[in-house]
Amino acid sequence: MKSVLVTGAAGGIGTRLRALLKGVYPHIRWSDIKRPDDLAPDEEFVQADLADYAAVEKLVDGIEGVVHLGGYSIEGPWETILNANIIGCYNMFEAAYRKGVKRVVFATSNHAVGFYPRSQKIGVDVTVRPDSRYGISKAFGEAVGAFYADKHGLRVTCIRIGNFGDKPIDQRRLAIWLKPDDMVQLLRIGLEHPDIHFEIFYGASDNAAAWWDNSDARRFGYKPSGKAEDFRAEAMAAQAKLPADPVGDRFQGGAFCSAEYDADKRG
Ligand code: 15L
Repeated sequence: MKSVLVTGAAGGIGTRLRALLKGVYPHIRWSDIKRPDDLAPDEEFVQADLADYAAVEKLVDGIEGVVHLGGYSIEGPWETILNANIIGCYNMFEAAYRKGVKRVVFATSNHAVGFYPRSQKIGVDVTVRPDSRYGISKAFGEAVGAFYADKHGLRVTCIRIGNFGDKPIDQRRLAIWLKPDDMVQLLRIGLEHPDIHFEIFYGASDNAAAWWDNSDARRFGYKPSGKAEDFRAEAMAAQAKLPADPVGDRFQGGAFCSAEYDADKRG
């Protein structure tokens, strides 16, 4: 893999990856709708709105592998999700296909399956149960990825990211934490492993409290180094300061599930 495009360069994950991927691939093009403030002179950056198909085609020109982090990364109004995550994601896969990109790694989210209860361990073969418009857009992206893999031969990896950061910040994150180095391992499997056709991996570290069976990722050689349990005391101390959330605390998606929730009022 010689030339890689990473979208979402100005976001939380993109910003960390800009440091972690330095020197890993000979040519990395970074993109976002807004320019990161701290771009180094040797970093190639192309500003683009993913909802603009012509701009996305230009972005992928000469690229072999795409890491698609771009879009809106939390719940938002339908118009915002529609443009950034539905149209933007479709444009990315369509442009990748048309311009001869070989692989796409798509950053999906745990919120595509957020309405599974915390009492249930799930694999990647379950029906999607989105907890938000954002989660719906991620489920859509996974479906688009499967389509371009099966119909057009793109090699596609969807990483259902839990919570990316230096440590798990509360009880829920003890189950879904993803250490940045482990994210790099997962996306490199997506960009480099010879047997990728269409895969979904959970973007989670080696968390003893996990709700997810990530054996598919491990079959491809994933060996996470982060262990959420190393931070249990800190995470539980932070949890003790949070208000109870009767709906959010039941489901894997947490507060994304309780926001706008009124299923119990329908009779
Ligand atoms: C996500 O998908 C979001 O992008 C991130 O901001 C967190 O909310 C994360 O999920 C989470 O579930 O903790």
